[in-house]
Amino acid sequence: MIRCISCDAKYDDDEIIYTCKECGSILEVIQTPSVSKEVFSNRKNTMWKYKEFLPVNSDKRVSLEEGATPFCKCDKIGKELGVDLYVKVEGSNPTGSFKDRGMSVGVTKAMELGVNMVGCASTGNTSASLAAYAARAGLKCIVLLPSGKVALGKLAQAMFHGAKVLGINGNFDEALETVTQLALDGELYLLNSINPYRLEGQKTIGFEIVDDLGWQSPDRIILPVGNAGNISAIWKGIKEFNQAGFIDDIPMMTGIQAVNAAPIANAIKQGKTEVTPVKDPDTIATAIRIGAPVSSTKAMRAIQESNGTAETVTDDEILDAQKYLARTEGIGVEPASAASIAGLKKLVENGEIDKNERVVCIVTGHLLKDPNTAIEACTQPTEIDSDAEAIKKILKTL
Ligand code: AN7
Repeated sequence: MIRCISCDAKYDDDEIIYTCKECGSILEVIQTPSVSKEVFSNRKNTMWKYKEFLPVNSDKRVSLEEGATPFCKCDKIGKELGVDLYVKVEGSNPTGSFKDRGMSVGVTKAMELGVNMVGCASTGNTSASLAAYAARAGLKCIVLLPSGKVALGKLAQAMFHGAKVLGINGNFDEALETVTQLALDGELYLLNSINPYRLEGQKTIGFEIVDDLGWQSPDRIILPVGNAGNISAIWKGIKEFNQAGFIDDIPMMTGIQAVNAAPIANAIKQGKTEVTPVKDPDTIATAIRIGAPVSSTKAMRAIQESNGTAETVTDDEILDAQKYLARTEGIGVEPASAASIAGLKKLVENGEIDKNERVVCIVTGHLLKDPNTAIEACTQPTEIDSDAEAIKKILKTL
């Protein structure tokens, strides 16, 4: 069943609907699985091992075996910051971001509904993922991207998997408005995170964190926030495992935004309950260059109900954290993902995170998504003859 998060209106599973007909608010999927956690342990390790919690027919799933991503204990950074740190590496999903979890469920739902055209607006990763899953399902796919503001790897993926790619003169928020209009006009099935089935897939990040920790909740989960779907999804997953009795505690949900694209963090910092959109959002972390997050109501609830918080970070802090994670722990992530590490550092320095907290930082996309930013952040290779003696001289300087 689909339910409005504001007025509780209910809708059937086979209705194509994105916002409440009564009040215009966003929707969520509800189901009440009754299963013991022991059933998960003997299954193949993908996100579909939690299939009882996924509201589609798993026998007919459109899947690239997403999920079951690395959960790396990061003792070097953890020690430096005085926390017990784990990093959940979502760049290890099939197309290199967490979006694959959402698309697997979302495109499976599209097949159940019998649509033939899917679409989205995207800062990049959503389009890369949708293009791949649409290809696997044999669906037509159109993606609207803010022209010139999508990282190269993501653009390559969307085009190569065969989506029709449109570069929009405008930002992500404008592209989303247009593609939503196309969906409401019945032209395509919308697979942005306003589609509640997307979030059903992404809530498995929360499931896996709990499972990875031996059926315990961490003290805190920190992640980058753009359109605010993922923080909402993970919180939903955590609550479902809590309600199922699999965990007693819950983590403080902590969202990080780029300082010039921070409507949610601004609201939290100012103690407001309403989120005011940011007009011209900007950041080097193009994935989270979003001013009017569609799931802001869900995200605000996640932060408030979990006693969490939100913080802003500058582009320089993002780039420093990206390099720090890559060079200290060997984990390569795209700039938006590094916001979680930059946010952790800032919250520790501000004294908002207690010493010895068990913290999980979610890094949402792979380093190779944005090769240009990575290359620009480095000294370029030294040109030299293939001569051992000459190279020995360089080795001495290292
Ligand atoms: C790497 O692809 O919105 O808060 O259109 O690609 O759930 O939006 C991407 C978002 C974080 C923010 N990290 O997640 C898109 C898009 C990465 C991302 C986010 C995105 P949400």
